[in-house]
This record gives sequence, C-alpha cells and structure tokens, in this order.
Amino acid sequence: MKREGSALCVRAFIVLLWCATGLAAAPPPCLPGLNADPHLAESGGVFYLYPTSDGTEGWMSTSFRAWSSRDLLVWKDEGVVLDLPRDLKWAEVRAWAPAVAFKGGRCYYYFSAAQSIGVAVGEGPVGPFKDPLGKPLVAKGAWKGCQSIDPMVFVDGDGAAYLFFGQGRCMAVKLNDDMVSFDPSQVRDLTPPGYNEGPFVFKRNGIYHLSWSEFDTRDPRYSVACATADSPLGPYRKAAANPILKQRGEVKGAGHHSILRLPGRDEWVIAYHRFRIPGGDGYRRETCLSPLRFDANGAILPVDVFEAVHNRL
Ligand code: FUB
Repeated sequence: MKREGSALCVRAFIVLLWCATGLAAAPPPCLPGLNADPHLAESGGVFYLYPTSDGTEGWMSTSFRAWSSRDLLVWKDEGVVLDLPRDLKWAEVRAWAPAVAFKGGRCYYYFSAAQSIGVAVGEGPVGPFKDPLGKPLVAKGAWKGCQSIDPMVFVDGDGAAYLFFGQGRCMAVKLNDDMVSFDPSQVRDLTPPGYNEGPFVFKRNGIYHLSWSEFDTRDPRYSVACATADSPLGPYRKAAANPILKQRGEVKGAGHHSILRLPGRDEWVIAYHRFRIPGGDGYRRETCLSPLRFDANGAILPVDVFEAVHNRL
C-alpha cells in the first residue's frame, strides 16, 4: 500500500515537472507500462481506462486490466478484470481493444478475443465480469472482408445502444435491450474512405461523430479520422479536415482512440496510444490523454499530441 502510494507520488511529480519546465518533448504517457487501444469511460464521478495489455509480438496478450482515476492524472491499477483462459470457454489469446457501456446499473464489457468479439457483464465498472453467452457475440469471419475485432457500443439519449466494430470494414447494428444480442439481418456496412479499424461514436449538440483509425497500427502514419451524421447508423460524411490525430516529432503511430466528455461541462478528452517513447513500435505502445476541441461549427479540431490532459477537475 505504502509502495503504491510512493509510486503514484513519483508519477505525479514527473508530470508536474514536465508541465513546469515546458520542455519541447512529448508528454509522458498517462499509464505506466505498455497499454494500447485505450477506452476511456466515466461512472459515478470516477474515470476508467480499459486498454489492451501490450508488449508481445503479434499482440498475444491473454488478459485485460482496468485503471481508475478521480482526476485523469493519477491512475490506480484495478488489476485483471477479464482473464481469457480463466473466464471464457471459447478463446485464450489475443485479448484486444475493450470498450464498456453502462445500462440499467450494469457495466457491459465488450472485447476482442481470438479475432472474435465477446461481451461480459459486471455489476460495476471493474467487474467481476462474467460471459453470459459462452460464445462470441460476433464470430470470427462473420462478415466478409471484416475482421471481427475492435467493438464499441454507443448508448443514445433514448437508451438505444448501437454496436460498431471491425477491422477492414466498419460494421454497425442496434443491440437488443439485453445488450448482448442483435438481429444479424440488420447489420450495416458504414465503412468510410480510408477506414482501417477502431471505430468510435459519440454525440454532441445533436450531431453524431464517427471516428476511426487509418493505416496499420505498426505504421508510424497510424492516425484518426472522423465523419458526422444526423443519426447513429449514418449515413456518415467524412470531414474535410482530416486526420484529427496523427504523428508529430517523436510521437509516432498515434491512434486507436476513444473520446469522453467531462461530466457537467463541454470539455472533451481523447485517449489514444502511440509508439512507446523511446524505442516503441506497433507491439510496444503506450496510452496518452489529450484535450479534444471543436470549432464554431461543431467540427473536431486537430489534436495536439504534445498537449496532455493534466488535472483538469
Ligand atoms: O491491439 C491489437 C490491435 O491493434 C487492435 O485490435 C487494433 O485496433 C490495433 O490497435
């Protein structure tokens, strides 16, 4: 406990030192170690980050951890929230790109495993999560040209929930009220030009924003682009000013993101990964948080990867 407290103090000191010196270097990552595909969420005034555990060739991780924070600055490791060999009957490896959705007091944890998409349900944001289906929600190869990975669920103001997923193609479908099933005949292909993977949807002032990653995650050009629509399932029009997040200077491979509005304000944060600095690549990635802003017309402005979110609450 004492050691954990000292580690947090050291991290907070490093971040404050970086702010104070104003060095023209990339800010430190928000989480220690190698973490990719971060999904940022908020529940009960607490922020949560759900990443892929990174650091193996071919992304061979077998479990997921979660992190919590009250200020987006100091993050607590909540431990393993889903362990594939222990908690699933149908997959043991390639634990990638989780995302959560809250409904009816429950937390639904969507994830990629063995190139399929699964869902697990918990009573709270850090589980314990249980697989109610005993099989994938979206099976490997279910849609042609689409790798069944990178799920994201958007819950609209009326409570309707929509699943977005896919590498290669961007698929979307309204979920049933149970949050763990859908009508396969209703799955739509929304693939925008340049799309590769990691779809994310949010709504601001009545406009739906779809964003995604372009290029391969091992490519330094990995980046995030966006489009808008008047309804959650589109049609989406790609914005003129793209990408909204990309490499700059020592920051390479910036992508696979999520976006969150800070409670009670029109202030937004983007979570994303980049190649570890120094010496990272597409298998050694680290998680960062930057402010996300809009222009007067509601279009997303380019993100400054040298601007970190620090203690905004
Ligand atoms: O982390 C494994 C894979 O790399 C994710 O599923 C992709 O989105 C890419 O970030």
